[in-house]
Amino acid sequence: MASRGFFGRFAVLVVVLVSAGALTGSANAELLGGACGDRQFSKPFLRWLDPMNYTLAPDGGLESGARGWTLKGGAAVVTGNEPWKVRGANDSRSLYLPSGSTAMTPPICVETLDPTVRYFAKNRGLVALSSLLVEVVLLDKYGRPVLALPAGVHTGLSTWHPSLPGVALLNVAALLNGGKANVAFRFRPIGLGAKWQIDDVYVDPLKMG
Ligand SMILES: [Ca+2]
Repeated sequence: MASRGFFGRFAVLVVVLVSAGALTGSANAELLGGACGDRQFSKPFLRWLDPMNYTLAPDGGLESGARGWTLKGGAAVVTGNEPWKVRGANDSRSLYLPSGSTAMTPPICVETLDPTVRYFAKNRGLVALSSLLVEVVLLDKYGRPVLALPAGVHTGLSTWHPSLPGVALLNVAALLNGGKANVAFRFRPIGLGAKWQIDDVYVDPLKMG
């Protein structure tokens, strides 16, 4: 089921690329339009055998000090980037998430019932006792949270690594507004002694066929 969805999605993506005439552009970054408007897409996880196109969450690299993010409970931008620097060679910052903290991205427009989030993470704390819950938060037209749904639980390593793709399943009704919805992704350490760091938060917001 999962692999069918994956390749079905890939096929849809190829159609979108061709229709946009984007195959003649750079192999590293593509500008794609849609109900959500134009966005820059790239394949930041290609070296981990993930060929999907992602767009960076607003300040997803944390290089602007988590501009537009909502940070609570000690979440803070710190020095230190994920070592592959997939967003930019000069990047130098990431987001620290201790136990009791939460961090929510700015609004992101999506065109699919199952937007995917993927990022880099490490947990310098008690790895066996703490995990990282990722939720997708559906926002109303005023940007207020309507409901939160799980998009994955990360039980990570103490060294930097890419997360697995986190998939959230939105209700169909969420996309009735012109086939798009505004969501945010929220990161919340669960358990004791967490010292998470995350960086380069990417989203696959494209509509499936
Ligand atoms: Ca960064």
